Amino acid sequence: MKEKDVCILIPTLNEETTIAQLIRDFRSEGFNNIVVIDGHSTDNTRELAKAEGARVILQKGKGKGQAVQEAFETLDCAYLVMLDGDGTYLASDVHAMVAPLFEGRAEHVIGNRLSNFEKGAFPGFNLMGNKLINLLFSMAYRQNLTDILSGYRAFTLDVYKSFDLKRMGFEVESEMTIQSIKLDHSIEVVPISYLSRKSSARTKLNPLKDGFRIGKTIYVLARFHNPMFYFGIIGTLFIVSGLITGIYVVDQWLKGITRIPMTVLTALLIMSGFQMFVLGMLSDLMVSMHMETMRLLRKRDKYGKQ
Ligand SMILES: Nc1nc2c(ncn2[C@@H]2O[C@H](COP(=O)(O)OP(=O)(O)OP(=O)(O)O)[C@@H](O)[C@H]2O)c(=O)[nH]1
Ligand SMILES: [Mg+2]
Repeated sequence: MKEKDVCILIPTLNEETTIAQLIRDFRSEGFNNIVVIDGHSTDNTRELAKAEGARVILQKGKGKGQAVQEAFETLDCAYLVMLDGDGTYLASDVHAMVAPLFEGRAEHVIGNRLSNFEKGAFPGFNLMGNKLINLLFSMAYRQNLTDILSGYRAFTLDVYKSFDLKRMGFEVESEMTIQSIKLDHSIEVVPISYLSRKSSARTKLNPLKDGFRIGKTIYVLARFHNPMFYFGIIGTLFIVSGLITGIYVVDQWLKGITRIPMTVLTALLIMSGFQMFVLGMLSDLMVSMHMETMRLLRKRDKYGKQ
């Protein structure tokens, strides 16, 4: 029975409407090692979770990211499944989540919500925002993982212990996915269901603010993985600005007016833009060499010195 080797980790902040039922659901699926890491809820979340027999940890810092990192450092289960406590994920999907780990096919499993979600599960522009972030991610990291913002995850011990999450809030899912790609973990995506939030439970996610933060995290961290993408975007912005001022300069010149400062600015913008591409190419080379070295070191650690 491998189920007893699995910890179910649920980060919570004021989830009293859903937490008790969620814990009961996991028990009836045969998973009894349930850990709730709570962000100082002001409702009855902690009491309800304790009453259902879960281990409750009060997080030391703030935000979902900090809570999850703290739990990863504290726990020692062979397998860890993580999911939100807001009742939007189903306990019955846990079997599909852990199967790739048990069968040794993967070390990090992502539950894909996009293939089967309830109407209203992605309110407003959330679905569009989600798809846009996934597109940005696949361009930056050259891997299409379908639903990188999914909160339903499963990991082996080695994988969750290797995470060093620095971002405190809702960037946690993107950050752990990026670290897994960097560390060459085998990732598998499995389809799961996604339900809408109960009307009595309030979201803590601010689609605009958090969406922007997540996008920024993906872009900024791409500097260390795909520098051509990072510098290429800056370079393109420079060149496009240079072309705009250039069109203006030519237009004025055709009318018999010479705009010297604007001409200098145009040349500078276009030259700086091309320089960004050169920087991107050089950094790409450095990153590939570094990755190759790291891969060799990991191989040596795994199979011993040869
Ligand atoms: N420990 C802890 N948990 C948090 C914190 N903020 C949010 N959570 C929990 O993290 C999970 C995800 O938060 P949600 O508000 O559902 O965010 P989301 O799922 O991205 O957004 P929705 O699509 O609106 O559900 C929930 O179980 C929250 O209770 C926090 O600061 N600390
Ligand atoms: Mg949620």
